[in-house]
Amino acid sequence: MDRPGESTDPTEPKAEAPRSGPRAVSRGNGILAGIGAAVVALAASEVVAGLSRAAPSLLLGVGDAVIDATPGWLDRAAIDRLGHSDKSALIIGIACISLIAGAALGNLARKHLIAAASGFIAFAVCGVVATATRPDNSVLGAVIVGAIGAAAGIIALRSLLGVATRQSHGAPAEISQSRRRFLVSAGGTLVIGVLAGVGGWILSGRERIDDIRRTIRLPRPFRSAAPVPAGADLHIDGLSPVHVPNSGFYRVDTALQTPAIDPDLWRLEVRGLVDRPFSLTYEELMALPQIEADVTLACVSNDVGGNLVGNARWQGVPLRGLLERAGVQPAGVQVVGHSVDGFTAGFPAKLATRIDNAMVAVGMNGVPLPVEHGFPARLLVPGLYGYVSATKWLSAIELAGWDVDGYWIPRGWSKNGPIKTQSRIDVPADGATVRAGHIAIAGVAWAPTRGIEKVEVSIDSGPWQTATLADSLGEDSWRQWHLAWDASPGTHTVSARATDGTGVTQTATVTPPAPDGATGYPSIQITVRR
Ligand SMILES: Nc1nc2c(c(=O)[nH]1)N[C@H]1C(S)=C(S)[C@@H](COP(=O)(O)O)O[C@H]1N2
Ligand SMILES: [Mo]
Repeated sequence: MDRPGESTDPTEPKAEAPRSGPRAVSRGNGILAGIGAAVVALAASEVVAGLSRAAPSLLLGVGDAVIDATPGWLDRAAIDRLGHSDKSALIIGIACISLIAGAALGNLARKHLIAAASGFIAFAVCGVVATATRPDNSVLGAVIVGAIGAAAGIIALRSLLGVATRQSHGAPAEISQSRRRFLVSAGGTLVIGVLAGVGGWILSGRERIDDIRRTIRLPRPFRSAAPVPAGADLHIDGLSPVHVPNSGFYRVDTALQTPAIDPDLWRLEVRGLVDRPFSLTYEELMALPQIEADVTLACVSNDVGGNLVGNARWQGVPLRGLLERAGVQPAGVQVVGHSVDGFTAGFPAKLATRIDNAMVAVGMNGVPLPVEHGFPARLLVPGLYGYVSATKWLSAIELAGWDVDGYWIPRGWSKNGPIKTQSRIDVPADGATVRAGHIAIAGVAWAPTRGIEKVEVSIDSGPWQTATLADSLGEDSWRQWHLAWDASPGTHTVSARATDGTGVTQTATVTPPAPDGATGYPSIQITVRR
C-alpha cells in the first residue's frame, strides 16, 4: 500500500519532502475535508430521516430544542414578527455551526484522526439527545439517524484525508495532479452531499401526507352553517374577504417542520379526569355527526391593525358530545389539547360545553384541514385566542385541574385568553395616497361569541360616525363594515372602534399584545391629493 512517508520513490525530491506521515496534509485541505465530511454527515442523516417515517431529522430536532429553550418573549417575538423566515434562519444557522465544527475537526484530523472521529460522534450524540427528548420523535429512530450520520461523516473524512495525503509527495507534476484529484473529490463530495441533503429534506413526508389528505372527502354536516347572506360581502377592493382562503390564512405555531401525520396511524385520545377515557381513529372521528360554523380565529400576539386574525368556515365534531361520552369528573375543570409536536393549550372545561361551536375541527373552508393548519384534526373554540384553545395536530384532549399549564403560560402569557372586541381598517391601506372626493373607508370587526353590533369611524379626531355594517354571518364571525367619506386634500388620520353584541365598545386604552391581547383603536394615516 502506498503509505505516506514510507515511499521509496527515487524521484521524490528530498528537499521538498514535507513533514512525513498524515501530518503532510495542509491545513487548508484538512479544513476542506472536514467541511466535506460534515456535509456528508448532515446529508446522510437527512436522507435517512427523509426515507423513513420513524426517523426524525436531527437538524430539526436541534432547532426545536433551541426554540423550546428560548425565553418566552424572544420566542414569541421571533415567531410572530419574523413569520417563518426566522425558522429557516435557525436551521441554516445550525447547519453552518455544524460545518464550522466540521472544519475544526478536519483540521484536527490531520494529526489526530481518532480525536476528530470522536468529535463527529459527540456532535451526533448532541443531535440525538436534542431530538430524542422531543415527544413526537422516536428515540431509536434518532439514534439510528445519528449513527448513520456520524459514520458517513467519519468515512468521508478518512477518504478525503487519504486523497489529500497522497498529493503531498511525489514529483511536482504528480503533486499538482493529485492536488486536483483532492479538490475534485472534496468538491464532488460537497455537491453530492448538498443535493442529497436537500433531497432528503424534501422527501420528509409532507408531500406524501398532502397526497393522502387530498383524497379525503368531508362528510356532510348534520348542522350546516347558514348560507352566506348576499349582503355579507361588500365587494370593496382591498377589504378582507368574508372567508379568508386557506392559502392566505395566517399561521402561527412553534413547529419547525409541520408535523406530517398519516391519518391511518393517528389516534385522538380523550383522557385525564374522566370516567370513561376512549380513543378514536380518524375514520371513527369522521363518522361522528359534524357541525359547520363560521368562526374568526385570532392570535393573542396580533397587534391592533395586525394580520394574525382570520375568518373561515370550519367543520368538525362538537367538543361537547366527546366530553359527555367521556364523562368529565368534577375535578376536570380544564380542557388541555395536546399536539403530536408537544404543544399544549388549555381552557376552562365549562366553555367546551357552553360554547355551541366548540369543536374538534377536521375541515376548513370546505376541504380537510390543510397540513399547516393542523391536519388531521385541531381544536377550535370560538371566542378564545389560539394559544389557549386551537391546538393543531391534535393527539389528545385531556381533562385536568386548573393547575396544569399550556405551552405559553409559563412563558408569560395570561392563563385565560378571551378574544377582545376588535376592529381593523383595511381600506384605504395605512400610508396610502388617495384622490380627493368620495372614497370608501372599510374594514372588518370581530367579537367571537358576542357578535358585532356597531362600528364607528372618526376622522382627524372628529365626531364618531356610524359605519354601515355588512350582513352578519353569525356571532362568531367577523363582519365587514364601510363608511362613505368625501375626502378633502391634505393628510388625515382615520380611527375606528367596534361595539359588540353585549353593547360593550372596544377600549381606547392602548396595551401591547402581552399578556392577554392588544387593545386600542385601529388607526391609519392617509394623504389625500387633488
Ligand atoms: N400544535 C400547535 N397548535 C397551535 C399552535 C402551535 O404552536 N402548535 N399555536 C396556536 C396559536 S398561538 C394560534 S394563534 C393558532 C393559529 O392557528 P393557525 O396557524 O391555523 O392560524 O394555532 C394554535 N395552535
Ligand atoms: Mo397565537
